[in-house]
Amino acid sequence: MSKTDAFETIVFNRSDGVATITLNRPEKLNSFNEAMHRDLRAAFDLIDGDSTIRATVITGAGRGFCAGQDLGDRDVGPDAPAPDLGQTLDTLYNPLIRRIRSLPMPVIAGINGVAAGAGCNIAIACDIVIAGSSASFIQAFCKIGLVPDSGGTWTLPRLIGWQRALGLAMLGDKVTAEQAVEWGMIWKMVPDEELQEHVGNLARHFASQPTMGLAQIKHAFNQSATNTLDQQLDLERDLQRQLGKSEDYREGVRAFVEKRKPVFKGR
Ligand code: LHQ
Repeated sequence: MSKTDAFETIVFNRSDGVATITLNRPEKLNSFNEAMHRDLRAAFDLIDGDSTIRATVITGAGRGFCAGQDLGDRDVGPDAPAPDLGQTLDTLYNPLIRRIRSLPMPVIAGINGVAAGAGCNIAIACDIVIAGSSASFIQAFCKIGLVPDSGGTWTLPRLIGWQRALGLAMLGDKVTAEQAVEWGMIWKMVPDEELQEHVGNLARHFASQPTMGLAQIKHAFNQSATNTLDQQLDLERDLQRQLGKSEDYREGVRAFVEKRKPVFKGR
């Protein structure tokens, strides 16, 4: 069964256990205004409330994935009061990044074109990033006097190393999809015309897998960023103890022994 909810700035579809969020302001390269933050929040609420959803995709309509904050959304005239961008991050971008990182299922980013500013860092906050061959990634913040936000100063050096991350953050150079794969910034590049099919297949695969286990893999990796090895060993013990009691663990082992394909229920 497929169900599509049309919001003002995104298209939200649910089918085959997969939720797909398509950023949909193509004439502005899907840059973020407040309505788009509101619509995304509503979409994530629907995902949270729908136990049949076991994988999420975020992609963009048109020729861009997302060009970050809509720069036309704020009055920066000489007489306008200085905006509080900290509040924008506190109320809009940071909750979005936290939501993606803590969603208890794989989140795939399907990068269909340029991902700039916060758009780039929202992309790399997702669990698996797949880009079309013409996609690109730009830490555009330095060009307007800002720092990479949406977790970029945390995620980028962890993905590609200090020097490359700092270079990109300070220069704002465009990274091609090919370079992004080479540097380990993203998982894979596929031909543009195959992107949505590839992403859909992967999402449907994830939706048939042990969802709790996948969610806890994600949690363990999140925690490993700040844990010591000892803390991480304890965490792995606790997660394994919990997952060992799941239906999917039993099913996985039983299917292996019986030489058949497992049927996982995400429990
Ligand atoms: C846009 C945008 C855009 C509006 C393209 N806004 N219209 C958080 C907290 C609060 C505030 C500050 O920011 C943040 C986080 C951030 O994300 S800061 C970084 C914001 N993003 C940028 O600085 C990127 C700005 N865009 C670009 O540099 C270029 O558009 C890129 C490199 C993304 C694409 O270049 P092109 O392929 O040459 O396309 P284009 O520049 O011609 O853009 C196409 C249209 O989209 C154009 O409109 P028009 O009416 O002239 O056709 C642009 O004005 C519009 N657009 N990005 N962020």
